[in-house]
Amino acid sequence: MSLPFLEQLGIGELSLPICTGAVYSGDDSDGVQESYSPADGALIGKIGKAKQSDYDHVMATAEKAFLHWRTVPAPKRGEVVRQIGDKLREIKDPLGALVSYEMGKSLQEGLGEVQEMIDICDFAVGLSRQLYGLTMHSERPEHRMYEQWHPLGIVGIISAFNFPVAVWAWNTMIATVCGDVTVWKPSKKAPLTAIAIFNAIGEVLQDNDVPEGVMSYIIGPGAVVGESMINDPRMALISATGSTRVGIRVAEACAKRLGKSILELGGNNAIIITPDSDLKLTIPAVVFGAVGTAGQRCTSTRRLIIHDSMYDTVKDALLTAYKTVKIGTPLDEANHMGPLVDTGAVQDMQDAIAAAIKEGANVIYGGEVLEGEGYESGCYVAPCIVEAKNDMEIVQTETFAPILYLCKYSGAVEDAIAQQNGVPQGLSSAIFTTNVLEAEEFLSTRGSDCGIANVNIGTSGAEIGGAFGGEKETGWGRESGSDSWRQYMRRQTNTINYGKELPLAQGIEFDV
Ligand code: UN1
Repeated sequence: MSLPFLEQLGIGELSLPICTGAVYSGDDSDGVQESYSPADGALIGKIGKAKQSDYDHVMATAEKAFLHWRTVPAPKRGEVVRQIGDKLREIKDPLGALVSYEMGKSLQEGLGEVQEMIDICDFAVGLSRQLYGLTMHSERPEHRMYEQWHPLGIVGIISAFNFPVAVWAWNTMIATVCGDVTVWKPSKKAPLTAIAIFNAIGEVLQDNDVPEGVMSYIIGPGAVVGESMINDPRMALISATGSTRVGIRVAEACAKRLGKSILELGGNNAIIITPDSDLKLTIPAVVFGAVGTAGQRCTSTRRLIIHDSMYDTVKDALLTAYKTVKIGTPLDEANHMGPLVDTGAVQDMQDAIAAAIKEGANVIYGGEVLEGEGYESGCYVAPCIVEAKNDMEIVQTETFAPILYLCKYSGAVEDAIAQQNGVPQGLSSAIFTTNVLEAEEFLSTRGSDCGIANVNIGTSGAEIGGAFGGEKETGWGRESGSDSWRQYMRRQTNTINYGKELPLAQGIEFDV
């Protein structure tokens, strides 16, 4: 297959493991990391592996850059982000294609992911003039109190393969307008997308005299790069996306040095289908949520909690809908679902299905590894529907694959909410109902315990304007929109005395 997008993005056979903005360095003397496409199994490119000395260089450059970047007015920082957004618009098609080809999501979703980057750039540009603090009324006469937000420092970004570029942009664009500098460790399963971005934005950084080190990536073994990042006291904030297992490791390392972290970890997202749900909306939302990105979004729909009066109707409608899901190369726009990211993910899916059967669950659709023409990479699977119970161990576990568990509830919506909340994870959730009382109950303090709770839309595909993140084993902190920016800055409370006396707070007298 000829791949013009690689050339358009400047991706050659061998890329360098670090870039500090517009300057690339490092080499392949410690070996290379290879990137294969799950679409066709082809080797796309190689990257030299970063060494400890490369990490030290990136951090020294970042530290120096921060001293300058923090003094640049926020709207000027926003202007750089605006130009990066324009550059991303220019490369949307090839970058979307590379995302699809390197990690396997459908081209539609690859393009959508780049759009998410563009959107967060726009958001960050506006934000650069809105980093507001509050003013307070002092209890003391002739005193003024206010708070201001200062840049935090170096932000380390550890991203996952499933959103290889958007999650970097959520963090980096916000951090950049906040006056921070960022060091990115991209997923080892999708490193070329990171290189493609830097190839495109280097010019913007240079044209605007942005110092080297304001944005960097570093590609190397987790034991060198990842471990150095999470243990480094110079990292003011680590924003990590990945499994709960990895998140706990990050949390421990950051906590040990009292460093801040944002953790976006596993989800086990459910849709509640009540007797009052409109199936015209519900069924497509479920199918997109469950098979989109081949079930590899943190927000993928993994469980349905269906009222028993609706169960057979929903099941039949899903079986019909699943038959229309086109599976094949993600680069063909006609396909809804591409491959899983690698054969390890295929094995995990097979293991999960076997575990479900062992627990007494009933596979009613798909699940098999696809073979034959177009499926030679061994990464294509048929999406799977399983009749199960919410308290089965496998249903309580996040499997990063297109497996959808159907569970039933019989009483009022409270019973469904109890099942929805009855898992260790807490990222995204949804209810389909036209009954306003059920909808409000689901959103109430007694309702969903997740960071995201939707009515009549699915669990995945959140917009960038909201804060993104979850509760319980999903981790903590929020990325992207709303006031998530505050985590990327340090808050300072200032009290100013413009009088001639020195009154103490709380009415304390202290005459010396
Ligand atoms: C993720 O899976 O890590 O809400 C992020 C969504 C996307 C982001 C998912 N906007 O599905």
